[in-house]
Amino acid sequence: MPLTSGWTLRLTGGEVPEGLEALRDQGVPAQVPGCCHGDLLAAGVIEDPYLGRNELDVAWAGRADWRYDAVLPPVPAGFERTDLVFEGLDTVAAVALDGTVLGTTRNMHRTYRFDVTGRAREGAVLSVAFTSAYTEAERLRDLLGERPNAYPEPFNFIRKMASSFGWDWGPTLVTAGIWRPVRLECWNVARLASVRPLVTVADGAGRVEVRLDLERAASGEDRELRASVEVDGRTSTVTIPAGASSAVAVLDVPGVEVWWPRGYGDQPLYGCRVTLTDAGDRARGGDGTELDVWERRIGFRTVEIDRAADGHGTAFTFVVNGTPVFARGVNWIPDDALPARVTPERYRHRLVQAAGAGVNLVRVWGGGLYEDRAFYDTCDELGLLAWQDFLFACAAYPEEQPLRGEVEAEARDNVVRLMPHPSLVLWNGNNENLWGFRDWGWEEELAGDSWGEGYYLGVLPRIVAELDPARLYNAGSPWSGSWDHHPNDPAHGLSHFWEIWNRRDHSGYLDDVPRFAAEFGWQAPPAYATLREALPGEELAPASPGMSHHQKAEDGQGKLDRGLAHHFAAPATFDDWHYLTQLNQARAIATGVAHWRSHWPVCAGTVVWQLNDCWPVTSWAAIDGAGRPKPLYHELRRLYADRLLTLQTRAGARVLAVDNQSGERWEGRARVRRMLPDGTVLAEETVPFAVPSRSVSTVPLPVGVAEITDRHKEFLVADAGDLRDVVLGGADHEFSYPAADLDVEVRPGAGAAGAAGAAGAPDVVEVVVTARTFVRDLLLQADRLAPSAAADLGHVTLLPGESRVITVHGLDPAGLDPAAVRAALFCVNSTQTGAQTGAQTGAQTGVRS
Ligand code: BMA
Repeated sequence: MPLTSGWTLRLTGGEVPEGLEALRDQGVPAQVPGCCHGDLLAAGVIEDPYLGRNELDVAWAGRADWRYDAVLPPVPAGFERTDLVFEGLDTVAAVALDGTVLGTTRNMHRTYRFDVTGRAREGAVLSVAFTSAYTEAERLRDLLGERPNAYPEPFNFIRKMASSFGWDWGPTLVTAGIWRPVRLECWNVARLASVRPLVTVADGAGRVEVRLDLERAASGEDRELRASVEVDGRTSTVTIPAGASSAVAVLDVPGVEVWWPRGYGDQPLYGCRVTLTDAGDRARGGDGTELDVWERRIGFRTVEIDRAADGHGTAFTFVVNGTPVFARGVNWIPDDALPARVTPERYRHRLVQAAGAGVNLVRVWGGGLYEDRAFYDTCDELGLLAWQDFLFACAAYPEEQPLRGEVEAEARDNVVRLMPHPSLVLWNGNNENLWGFRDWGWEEELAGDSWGEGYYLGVLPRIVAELDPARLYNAGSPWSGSWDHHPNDPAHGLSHFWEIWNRRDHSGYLDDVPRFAAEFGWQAPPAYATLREALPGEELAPASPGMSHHQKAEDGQGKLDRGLAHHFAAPATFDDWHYLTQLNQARAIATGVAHWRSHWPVCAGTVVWQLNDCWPVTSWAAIDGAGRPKPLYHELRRLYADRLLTLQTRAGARVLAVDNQSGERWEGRARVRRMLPDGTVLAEETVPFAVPSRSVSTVPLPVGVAEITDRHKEFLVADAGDLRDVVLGGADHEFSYPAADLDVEVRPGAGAAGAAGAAGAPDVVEVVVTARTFVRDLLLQADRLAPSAAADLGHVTLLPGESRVITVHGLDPAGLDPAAVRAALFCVNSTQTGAQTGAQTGAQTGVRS
């Protein structure tokens, strides 16, 4: 019985801004699941912390104490046991029923169950009193001693989502609340306390070994029980003798279809039903009743990681059902800084977006959450390999009590909760802590204090081996496999590339061939419409107050600008800055991914930092905090497609990298040209290629076509089918871009109401752009036309005479101003010194509809 209604939130401790004293007695209606910030916002007590600089004004709420109260509705009668179950309490809470404390909690990541038999009755007051997470974290910090931390907040002293204390992409919103469902569970005799399916497959023969733990009520103590497991119409039953509290039921399922990551095959899922019944021994009062049922979907697949030492170092290659997989990955952060707000629909939407970009692996990063079931269910369905970090990030974590016990309990809870999912392929110990110990001065600072190594190399692998032995564990990201090598050595295991963004140009990615690039990223601001919504009334400038507030990285603005300066003349306007920084982000990731992919199978994965955002912010995300794809998102669709064609360098010479991660052989011809911006072809070659499935060919190019002799004028373009790569001989600011000369035609899209004979879908517009010159990285920022509008295309480079149709959804063609469409089109040409800008872009614009 869910307890969702009738909750009130009251302030019980801490400072409150003037005029809000009523929060102490009267309170506000509370949503459960939810959080105090959500309730304050809904009640109009606070302004939206995601807008402007409001985040600063609500800081008091994170330091306050809060209580949730609800009066219980009628409670089902006639049960031997009634439990009060919280799937998530954020974080430090005392739970009381009619004033009697049932228990206390201090871990957001655990489930709590209280026996309230006889006490839970209609009209009883259920209260959950939260103490500020700061109070508890600071108390433990005082008790256990400071520990190194990449951020100035005490998140490493409390088991709460680390990034809620602020991150280099996230606001500081230390919320509190009943953040996951709470319910009353009524039962008799016995219940399934935990169900752990170990799912294996060999030669098409599936096996489900279900390990059960039981809880018995008094009347169940001496009963014989039965547990049966049913998959695909087959059943196996095990008898559980009186008094026993665990059992194992094994079911063989012959002829199963295996589950594959997307792009490698289908994702067949099998219903798995575990039923607990009374064995029916009448002498002992049994009657064969069904007591409890557990149902999930499982999948059959094998996953290994090839971690063999070889001539290049130490591999890190996922091998699924015997097939080595190049991981086209993204890092996932909490999708909302107030995570109770993320609905199953939103999880699905975001992951569908990831899949739409060609992603096949999502890493749930350790400063966030063990996500909701909806997340992993969706990964199961979409064939997204899920890698779950244990929740430790960028800090030294004390291993003393009470934290040690919390870590262990939380790991047990979540391993059991998530292990049924076939998409889950890896448990990973932490984010960057092994690296931090070695490189960030922690070792000296700690002077022997505990810092988490015992978790990553001891507690956690032991728990995974005990509870989920069919799954892989890795101690951390980055990690080279042992202390024998530097934890972030690209030649060994997982590595993170942050030097490049922090201090260098993105060409720095070309210096290494890592075995697996688990993090690398480049910042860019969110979509224009997202900025407009988040910073109402602000005159936007790269360092205007709101822009600066929504930039959380250390010297983020400086890094963006220095990153630009390697390639582009300083932008003259905010709009140019916005366009160029987004372009530089896409180019940076393209540089890394295309290079690393071309080195498959030595490099076996790229996990871009980061897929999503948790609020509107300038960050490394491909999809911004309002859910709008940045141009990087579209670039990922190219980079993560099965087929990728790029110009790369081998031993100082240009080669054509023909990268085929599809299941079929790819044969064809590429056309490679050395050209001038006016369309003159200086040299041309047709390059035949034949690339077996899931492999890469690097085809040498004749010097005549591949070697640029004048970096101010010449460029290379390689085409095969609709795939293209374009490279200049130097930086964009050195190139003599002609003024962009473009025809732009705007017409109702297919299916739009205005289109001949079509009905419905009034919101599709087609923008046909035709280049009269070389037009570099043309982009339509459709959200400038209407906040709901989204183009189906990112940057596209056109040669003279070429056209592209850009389809825009969410835009009403009626009354659309063609000049506005032109103003929403950007290209490199018009941003660089020497180019005649603006006016020329639209000079030949013809708008026909
Ligand atoms: C890595 C990540 C995150 C961080 C990102 C960008 O350290 O693990 O902690 O947000 O870099 O700086």
